[in-house]
Amino acid sequence: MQDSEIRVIDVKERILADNDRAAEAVRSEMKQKGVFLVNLMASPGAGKTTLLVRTIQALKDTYRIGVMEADVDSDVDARTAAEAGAKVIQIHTGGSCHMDAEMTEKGIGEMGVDDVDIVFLENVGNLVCPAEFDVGANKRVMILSVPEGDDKPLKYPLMFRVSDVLLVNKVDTAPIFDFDFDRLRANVDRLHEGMPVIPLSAKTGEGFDAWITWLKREIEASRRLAADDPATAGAEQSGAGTHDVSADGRLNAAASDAEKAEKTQPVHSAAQGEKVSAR
Ligand SMILES: Nc1nc2c(ncn2[C@@H]2O[C@H](COP(=O)(O)OP(=O)(O)O)[C@@H](O)[C@H]2O)c(=O)[nH]1
Ligand SMILES: [Mg+2]
Repeated sequence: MQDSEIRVIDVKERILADNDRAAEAVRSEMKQKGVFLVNLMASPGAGKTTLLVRTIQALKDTYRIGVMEADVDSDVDARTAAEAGAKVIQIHTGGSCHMDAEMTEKGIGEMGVDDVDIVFLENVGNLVCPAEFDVGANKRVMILSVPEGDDKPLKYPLMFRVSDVLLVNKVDTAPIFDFDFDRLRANVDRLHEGMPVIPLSAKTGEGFDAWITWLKREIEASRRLAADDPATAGAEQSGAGTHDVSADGRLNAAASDAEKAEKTQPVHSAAQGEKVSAR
């Protein structure tokens, strides 16, 4: 057989191209529905669930929150997020080390997003595969924890390139680890110049306001864009454009009483064990 007769297909390229199309479909659906989707990525143990719980507590009086917990197995994180007051669904990836757009679409469909304003996807814990797969989120949020070290941008560059913000968690442990924040900043800038880096502790709450401010600003900016877009201006967006964010990112209480009431409806809790198997 001559070389010219051998068909070579780049399977990975095709998978990623298919995924990108599916991700655009998710993004467009979320925009239509006025839902802000956050893809939360980090190593196992970096503090994704702990950060999520504190974030839910900080936002739940303002927004209705959904959480998709992706794990190879188990539903421990889903139970924790449900107890914090979010509508939750557990997704088992069936061994896969990341979520892709199709699994995300399935999770969204099973959970139902008509009664939520924000959905957090806690991705499978690792710094490699989740970086490759766009799930259709508005923002990709990466957590690096102090004990993991300041050299991680050198080892996992793609994750730092694709993320929109870097949260450096567990700053309360900084005295016991020789984590150099300047070295981290320099390593990050080589890959993604100017990416916001927010040091915080999901345990003590130190630095948390800066994260919540960043997030609220992004949510409100996305709502304003959707409101200005003729394709989505009429879409159902509870509270869209009704919250005004001041320069420091705090919400000004511009919501009507009816809207406030709508937002404080009891959330559906999937602690009863709602699950979807993504594969
Ligand atoms: N000291 C400290 N521990 C934390 C912090 N955030 C999370 N942890 C702990 O780190 C461990 C893993 O946290 P978890 O939220 O389950 O991480 P996940 O696997 O990324 O979801 C738990 O023992 C948490 O209590 C933090 O800011 N400081
Ligand atoms: Mg977790």
